[in-house]
Amino acid sequence: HPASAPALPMPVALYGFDGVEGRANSMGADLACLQERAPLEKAVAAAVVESVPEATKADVDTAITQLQAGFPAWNSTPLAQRAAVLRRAADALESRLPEFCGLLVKEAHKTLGDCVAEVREAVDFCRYYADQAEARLASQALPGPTGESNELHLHGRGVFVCISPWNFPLAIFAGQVVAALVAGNAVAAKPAEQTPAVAQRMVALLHEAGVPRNALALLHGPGETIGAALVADARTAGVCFTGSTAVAKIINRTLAAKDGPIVPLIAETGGINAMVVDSTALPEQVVDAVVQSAFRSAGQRCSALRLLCVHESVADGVIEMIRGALKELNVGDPSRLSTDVGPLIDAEAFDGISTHVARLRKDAKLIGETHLPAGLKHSVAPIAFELPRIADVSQEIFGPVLHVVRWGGDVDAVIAQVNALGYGLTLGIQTRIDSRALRLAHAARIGNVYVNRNMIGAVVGVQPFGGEGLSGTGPKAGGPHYLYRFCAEQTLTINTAAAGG
Ligand code: TXE
Repeated sequence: HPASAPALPMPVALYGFDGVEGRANSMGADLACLQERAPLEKAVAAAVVESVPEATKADVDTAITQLQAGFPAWNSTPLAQRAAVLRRAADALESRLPEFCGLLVKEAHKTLGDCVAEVREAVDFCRYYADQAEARLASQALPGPTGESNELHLHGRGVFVCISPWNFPLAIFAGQVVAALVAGNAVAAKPAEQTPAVAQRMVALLHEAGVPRNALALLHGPGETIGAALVADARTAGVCFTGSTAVAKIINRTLAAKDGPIVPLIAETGGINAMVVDSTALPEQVVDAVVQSAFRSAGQRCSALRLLCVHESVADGVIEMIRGALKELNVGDPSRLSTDVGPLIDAEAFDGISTHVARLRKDAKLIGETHLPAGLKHSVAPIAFELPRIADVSQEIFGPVLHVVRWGGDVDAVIAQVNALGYGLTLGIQTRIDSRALRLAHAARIGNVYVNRNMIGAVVGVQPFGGEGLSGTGPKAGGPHYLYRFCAEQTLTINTAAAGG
């Protein structure tokens, strides 16, 4: 394989911006967003969340039959043509950015700044995987003895099932699907029940861009029935899953138990993500990184900071500044550019986070919280608590709740305790000692490490994303090794000295 990926245009990472009240909001400024404000606001007002047809188990069976029939032709389509389809999809999506943002705000209740970033991430995925496919998946000659030719061919595996979550209903959904497609697979996609309309429109866009109907099918419905039926089908050749650790384990068990071939699972799951702050860290930098990492997207990012481990010598100062920063955040209507923190996805998420916060109000020390305006549906205030021990934070809380623990003594022991949580998705390190940052990063069994900055960053081709342990299998999405996992490899050895060779 080539040693390095081809040069790519730098994707633009975007954050929310307040262009309305004239102040950069706490999540960072974004001029592109400001320029696009008028069409964005119009698109949000006009967006309609269409209802979608729910699939039955019979639909799953029919879809897989059709995909199996469509697979050989798509798999034989030249790589350059499959890549061209992805590039056409990227162009179409880019030109429809306001429309998709409007839909994302209405269906997933994400802030407008987050929506702009998400559409661009989906565009980046399409272009990046198109480039990567051409650079990495082409057949290659291998060296061998005289009288023999050896070639390595990569092709699709067959019907690949892609199952995605609601928190990045466009970018994760599209990223999975186009990666599986460009590798030559036929794809059965099952989006999250909470966000079907975004997926529906993206699939229509992909079909318009040239993906054959019998190479991509969309199946809506509950994970426990429709998702499970797709996974359990003996004809499924691979599964790409992003979601909770618990569901990844269910899928893993189903795949292990079912008849038929041994099927690969690519799983990207949750995390209990920590930031370790030592005594040399700069408090202002720490607090800025904490606010972005813990509260952006209402904490509904798998990369979000959950556990701040701060050295006792700087803890009081940092905690005081977090209390102040919490007061500055705007919780509100996600369609307004001035909003830092929008609502949670639904009533179930609201109940879960509210219960956790109520328990912490009794059992832990409140650091501070953001003002919560009255009358907002499914919104919870960003909030921070202090707890005695790292081990007290034992489950992923998918909302704007920060747990702070003080530590003294050996910083390596802190990383050992973080490793012992078993997750391995993101880690922040704040220190002014470079050698320490590198040592801790090396000791951490964690997929994405961010030093002296926030932990938001899954930039396609720049910060490939994915964890280990309870956080997933890898390979990293948006990274140079991702596409290989969607492929079957075949070597072709021909005795060129033999008759007919
Ligand atoms: O997950 P769920 P959610 C993680 C994040 C959090 C979770 C939130 O950390 O844990 O995703 O997403 C389907 N058989 N990440 O609540 O419930 C279900 O219908 C087959 C990690 O949506 O696991 C949905 O389509 N499928 C991350 C999907 O699984 C089943 C980035 C996910 O649902 C099923 C983003 C079953 N039995 C979020 N049960 C990363 N690491 O990159 C449910 N589903």
